Amino acid sequence: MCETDQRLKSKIPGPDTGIEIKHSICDICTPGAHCGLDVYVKDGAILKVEGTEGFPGSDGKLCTKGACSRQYVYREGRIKTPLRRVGPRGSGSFEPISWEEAYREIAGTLNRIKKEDGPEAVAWYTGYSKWYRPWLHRLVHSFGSENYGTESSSCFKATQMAWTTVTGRNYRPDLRNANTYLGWGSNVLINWHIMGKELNAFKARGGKVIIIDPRETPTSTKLADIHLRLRPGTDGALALGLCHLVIENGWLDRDYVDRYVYGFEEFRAYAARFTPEYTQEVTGVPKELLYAAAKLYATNGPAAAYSPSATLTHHINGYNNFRAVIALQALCGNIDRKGGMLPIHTSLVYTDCGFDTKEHSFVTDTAPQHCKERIGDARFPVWAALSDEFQAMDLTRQIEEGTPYPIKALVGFGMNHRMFPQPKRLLSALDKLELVVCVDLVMTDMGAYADILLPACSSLERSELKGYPGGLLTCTEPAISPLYSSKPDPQIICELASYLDLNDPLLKSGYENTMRYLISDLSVTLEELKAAPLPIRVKEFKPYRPGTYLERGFETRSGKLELFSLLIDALHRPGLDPLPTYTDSFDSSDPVRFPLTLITGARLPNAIHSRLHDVPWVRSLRPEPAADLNPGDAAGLGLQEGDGICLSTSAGSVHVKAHLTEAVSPGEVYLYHGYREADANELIPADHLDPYSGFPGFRQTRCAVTKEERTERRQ
Ligand SMILES: Nc1nc2c(c(=O)[nH]1)N[C@H]1C(S)=C(S)[C@@H](COP(=O)(O)OP(=O)(O)OC[C@H]3O[C@@H](n4cnc5c(=O)[nH]c(N)nc54)[C@H](O)[C@@H]3O)O[C@H]1N2
Ligand SMILES: Nc1nc2c(c(=O)[nH]1)N[C@H]1C(S)=C(S)[C@@H](COP(=O)(O)OP(=O)(O)OC[C@H]3O[C@@H](n4cnc5c(=O)[nH]c(N)nc54)[C@H](O)[C@@H]3O)O[C@H]1N2
Ligand code: SF4
Ligand SMILES: [Mo]
Repeated sequence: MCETDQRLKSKIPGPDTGIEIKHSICDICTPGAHCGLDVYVKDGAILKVEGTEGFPGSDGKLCTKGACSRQYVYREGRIKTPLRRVGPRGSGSFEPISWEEAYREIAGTLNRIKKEDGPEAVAWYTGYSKWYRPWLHRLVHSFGSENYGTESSSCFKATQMAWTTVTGRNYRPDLRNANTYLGWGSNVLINWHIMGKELNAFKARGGKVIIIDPRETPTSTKLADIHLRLRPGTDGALALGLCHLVIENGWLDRDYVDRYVYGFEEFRAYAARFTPEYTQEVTGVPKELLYAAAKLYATNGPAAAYSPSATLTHHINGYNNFRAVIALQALCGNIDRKGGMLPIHTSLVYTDCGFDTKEHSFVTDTAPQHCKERIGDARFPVWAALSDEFQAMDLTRQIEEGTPYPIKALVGFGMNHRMFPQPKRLLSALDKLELVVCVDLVMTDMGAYADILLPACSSLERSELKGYPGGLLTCTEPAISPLYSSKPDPQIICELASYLDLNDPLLKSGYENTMRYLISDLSVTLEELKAAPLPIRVKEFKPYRPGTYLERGFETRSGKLELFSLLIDALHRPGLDPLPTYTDSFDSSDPVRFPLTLITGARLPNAIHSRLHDVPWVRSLRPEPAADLNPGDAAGLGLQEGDGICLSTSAGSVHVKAHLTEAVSPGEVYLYHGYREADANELIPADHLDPYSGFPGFRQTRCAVTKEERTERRQ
């Protein structure tokens, strides 16, 4: 916190002011963060928010987005009551109805569809919000189906799949004990301020930083010792080139490879194609820099690496590129090693807290024994083998074509069609459904297509069980009552279970009771958690002992780190390679007509998907959607800063402003996603998907830029 902020920070308000400070959390981004909030409340209304000092990870800090929490809660467009559609789908004409009517109508239709077409005919989906997922997943199981899907169909799952293929589970960097940090497509100073803080400390104590990113970013300019500016999507070639250098120069950990790695010889032979010259040709990274990076990474260990959920995997060769990056870490003996990578054992909602809850049994206890294949399973067999969700990128197709079976209803919690490539296609497909239900905080364009809309409340209006690394657990209390007639999602889920009359007494016993169940193996009670101002350390906390998997074997078919995947080999699917082979990632459109590369989604400090585009403070930091272009390219196109441009691909076009910056390499164009008036995803071909993970090519589509006649933005 800067000095000015320190001065401005209020003293604890006296009792005569009527102001109370309530402890809550921000859940605008991923559960790994969820920063502590001090919420100043008077007469049931939020006056302001500040970060909570001493809170795990965030320790009093908030990012730009969390600092706007008050506006996020009180924003326009909050859904006030359950609504029933009265006009045509998409018209936005609704009438208010009671919760009771809404539940009865939803349950009646869903149970009828289940009887006539089977439970799989209902698709259940949740967007980026992750906190209520165990409840939703259990509800879907109790309903009798596996057709549960999430936004992780284009985030997180592909990285998890790649890690699981090689090691049997997911891994995280042990930065505190590392000597070198490999940030592969990671801009943590902007995207994850908590890790950014750790990385600053790491650098200050002499740690070496390698950043692999096509752009210059705050992270690369402030922290990198070596920055490799590769061409987008060529990460696999780069990783294989680095592996080749490590092997050729004898920098690999030979003993580790002999003992713990499976498929080394096949991998070595394949990687040998990626000579420095060839790797330079493919990636654009000078071979001297390749050499320096390989040497630093391999010889200044232990080395921790971080590659986020989105960067590498938003390419149609993303899963294999990610596996190649893991292979580099295996060759240098950094997996399951102190200061390298440590395994993740999830305690609660994707977070590794170092203790067990009953989340796994909560989710799986009611799973059906026999059901039809999930959406996307047939099209993406590696996904089918490694994921416990449906692949939502196949949802539109299955609704349109009705194969392998028709989908009749969709229930979406925090569902945003703008996350899908060619989102209008999904909206059109919804016309085929008998029932669309949306649960959201605000009326969205997706919500306008729903038959029934239900109002959810924000993290400041609810109680939430929340764990943090280091054995920490809390249960937040609502800072204010739920606004209007909104409810916490798990409460909606538990109540829906009752109206559906499911054979699930636990879910039907209500939200509070299910929270108690989740922690019933721990020595702490819900009351104790609620009473404590900060998360408390539970007695059952057991830190992981690095090297445990090296001793007892990895959870793969061979028990080793698989550079050659026995799982993929056993699938016998043409086109799916057990080795992390490299292919080009571009869509098939004409490079003469579309000469530039479009990268959509590189994060902005003031945005998170579609969620904050309507929140005034954050919006004011970049009021209009703009595409980032290199000034050299702009000059060639006759463009100046702020000019209106038409950005087009084989899938569609949008109209935005041009923002010129040297941070972007020539030939590349960056556009953030989720804007109503310029939806980046209309530019992404919906069928250009990674054959392993099913992920879209959000970050490598051929595009063209032309100057608009009029410079004002078109609607
Ligand atoms: N072009 C492009 N597209 C991308 C990406 C990209 O990089 N480029 N990134 C992808 C990635 S990594 C992700 S994670 C996805 C994110 O995609 P989405 O999950 O679709 O993201 P949001 O726009 O945040 O939409 C979430 C919705 O949830 C609602 N919501 C928020 N909190 C709650 C809650 O507590 N309960 C309920 N019921 N609703 C809530 C919000 O109001 C919003 O309407 O986008 C993906 N799409
Ligand atoms: N402020 C903010 N923070 C966020 C989010 C947000 O929307 N806003 N979203 C959250 C979510 S859901 C996610 S999944 C994470 C995503 O986290 P990240 O993936 O870290 O997010 P990005 O900024 O999209 O990508 C990181 C860097 O990758 C670079 N990059 C783009 N294409 C390539 C490529 O082909 N190869 C390589 N090596 N680098 C490439 C970009 O230039 C960028 O600087 O961020 C989370 N944090
Ligand atoms: S949006 Fe910012 S303040 Fe909120 S949880 Fe994420 S990192 Fe923390
Ligand atoms: Mo994400």
